[in-house]
Amino acid sequence: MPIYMRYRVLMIGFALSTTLASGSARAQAPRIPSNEDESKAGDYALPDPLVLQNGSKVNDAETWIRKRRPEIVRLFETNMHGRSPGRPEGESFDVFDTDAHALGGTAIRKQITIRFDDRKESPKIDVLMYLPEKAEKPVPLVLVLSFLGNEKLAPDPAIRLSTVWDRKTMTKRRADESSRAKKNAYELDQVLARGYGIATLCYTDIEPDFPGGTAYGVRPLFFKPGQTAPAADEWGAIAAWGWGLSRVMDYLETDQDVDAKRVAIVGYSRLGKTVLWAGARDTRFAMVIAGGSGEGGAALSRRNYGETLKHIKANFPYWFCANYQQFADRPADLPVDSHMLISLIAPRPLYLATAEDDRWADPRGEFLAAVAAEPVYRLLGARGLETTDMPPLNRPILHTIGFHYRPGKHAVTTYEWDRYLDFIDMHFSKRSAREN
Ligand code: GTR
Repeated sequence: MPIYMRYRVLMIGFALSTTLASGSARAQAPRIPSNEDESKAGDYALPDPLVLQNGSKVNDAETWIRKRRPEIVRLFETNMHGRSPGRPEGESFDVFDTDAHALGGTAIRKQITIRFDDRKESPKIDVLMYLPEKAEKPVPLVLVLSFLGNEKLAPDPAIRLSTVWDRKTMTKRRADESSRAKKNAYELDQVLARGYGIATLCYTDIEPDFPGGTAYGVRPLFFKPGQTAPAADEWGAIAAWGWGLSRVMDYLETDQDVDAKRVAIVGYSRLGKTVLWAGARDTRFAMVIAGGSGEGGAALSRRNYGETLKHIKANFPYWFCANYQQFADRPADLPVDSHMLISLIAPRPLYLATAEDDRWADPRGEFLAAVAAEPVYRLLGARGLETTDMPPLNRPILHTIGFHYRPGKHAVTTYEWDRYLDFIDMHFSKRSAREN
């Protein structure tokens, strides 16, 4: 039995709010000890995002864009997430459902299947989208990478029932009529009410989330003849999930009702890690919203607090490329850290959500990474957090980088969605677009 299956699994998310973005279960209590004492988080020096590998300083936006940014992308590809392929030649979009009067006449519903080749057995992504009927088109869009099947967004009988890979039993589970949401998810109502579209897809359409899941996902579509596993610097599962988001963007660019220049990607937990990397690589995403992303996401790996690279190596090695594993006991040797991941998103808006009891995800480590990425935001004319003091609970900071620290556990609550939408309003609304 894989190690991660032996851990106590804690149900989260639903108690606080119905949500697509929250993980439904979370592996806990790794046997490797973890530190939750701030005084033992350790001393470390972070690589300077504004110094080129040849030692020269980056003083202007041009040098950042032309030289340093591509250098950092390569460092992440080689050492952490692995290289991903581009858009597949055989990619196709099948808009198999459109309803101009969905949700009681308030929304336009579309469902799209994205295919990567014409083989029936190949993985494909089903995207569900609702756009506010009255809003002037094209509308900005919130693209949610979800743990759940699309039928969990609304009790709309026209939603195609999903087939989701269960990561505990490592089997495919076909949803039935009883799987449908009993009421609209909070985020669906709120996003539409503020005049944005929402689209969602389940991450296991791209690749299941368990060791050996590679075989059932998109990565083998790109194997060279005779290849049976990704090379040490080729994409891990998180990169594959992020690649799937880019394929959804390929579709969005063809949809006249959607403003592809105003798409925010949203993910929580491992899917928070995913949206960070997806947004870092693919600059078509105008905004990244990552909640509880923790280790391998926004939290600094050099801090010994909560989950560390050691835990990731023991529990979820397949999330990253094989080269990453060598740093498990020596994070200081990793040529990158999470502040550099954040800097790759600059100057685009980035929001980080953290929670007091989510010590496993190291909220302070996420805050400090945002602080350390600020010089890059500033160089590009955007606003970082503009403080080096962790904000108190429930005092969100909303600049080009946004951050909140709320009481409670690792979960997506209504507090997250309300803040996300304030942040989206700030950057995507017509007025703010004119001001910028
Ligand atoms: C935990 C894992 C975290 C986080 C979380 C989740 O078990 O240690 O890195 O990603 O799962 O995705 O729910």
